[in-house]
Amino acid sequence: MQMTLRWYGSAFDTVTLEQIRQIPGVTGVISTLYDTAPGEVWSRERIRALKNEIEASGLTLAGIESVNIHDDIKAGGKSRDKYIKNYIETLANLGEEDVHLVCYNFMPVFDWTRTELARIREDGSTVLAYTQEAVDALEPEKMFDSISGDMNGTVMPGWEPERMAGIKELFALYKGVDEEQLFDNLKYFLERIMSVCEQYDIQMAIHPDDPAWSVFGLPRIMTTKENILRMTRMVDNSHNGVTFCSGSYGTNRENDLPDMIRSLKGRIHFAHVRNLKFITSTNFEEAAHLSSDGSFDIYEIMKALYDIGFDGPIRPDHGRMIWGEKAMPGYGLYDRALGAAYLNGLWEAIEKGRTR
Ligand code: CS2
Ligand code: MN
Repeated sequence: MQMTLRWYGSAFDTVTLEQIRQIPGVTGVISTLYDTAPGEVWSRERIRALKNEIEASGLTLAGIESVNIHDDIKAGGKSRDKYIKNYIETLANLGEEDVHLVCYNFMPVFDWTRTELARIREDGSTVLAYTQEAVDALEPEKMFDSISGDMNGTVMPGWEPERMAGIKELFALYKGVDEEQLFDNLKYFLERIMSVCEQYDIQMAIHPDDPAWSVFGLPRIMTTKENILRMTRMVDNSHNGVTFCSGSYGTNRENDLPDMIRSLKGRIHFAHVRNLKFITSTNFEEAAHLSSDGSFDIYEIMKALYDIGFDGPIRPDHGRMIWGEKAMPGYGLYDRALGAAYLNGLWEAIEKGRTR
């Protein structure tokens, strides 16, 4: 595996490449062209500039998170073929620039959903948190307003103000789209992009829905072992793979994370590892990566990844906000650096335990 950190680009991130370069064992970043809208074609020039900047700091561009999918593709709208054509062009441009991993998600309207961005924990750190009752009490259109005050002046992925301004229309677009239809739309999309993925050896890695159940009545499909296996089989090509995100699949307490990882051998192209602390079965807050700080056994998760021979990029996912840092919620430097060091330590111990 290659240990990486997510980096939003110098115009958007509070963390610098120089800082990331000093985290022991982190050799690459996962980045994006954060100012492109879903559906836009990414030019080779911009991809190359991003790559050059990262490589100049001594790191590699290990993959893209995300090339976002236009809502017309997810909802099966009138213009989906046009947007799929653009997506294919973006993939070809990435391939030409020697980028071979693309993370994306297929969540209608919202990316991940949290009801608090700065819940204060006992030790004074702050974390993102989710309370089902708070979601149930909220009009979806108010979701953005309710959390935007805690974004520390950053733009959060999937919560771009321009998209949120058109939220009523977005909801209307998904009228009549149920889980089956969403699966069909995903299949339609994947079938059309597989040949360009094969041509350039690009691994597509779908990110799970977060939380892993329907919110605001919108359908969600990347939620359980059964559904991921269905998605890998419906387009049975190794380039059609997944991002295994423990914090997202783990929101559903019925998901057995190490078992899911083992069932996806050969199809996990990217891994996000983070921990959650459950208050009730549907209310949770994020925790430090260390197993004992939350509800997951991170050692077992790393061991399952090791056992299936996982060799793609991995990254700590959301971290706590600690030591007075002001950054995009979940994406500060300090706690993610601690997370990377911890995950590297687990990996080293697992590896040495096996080979001695
Ligand atoms: C993140 C997501 O919340 C998370 O787990 O990894 O924001 C993720 O980047 C997107 O859903 C991928 O498209
Ligand atoms: Mn994730």
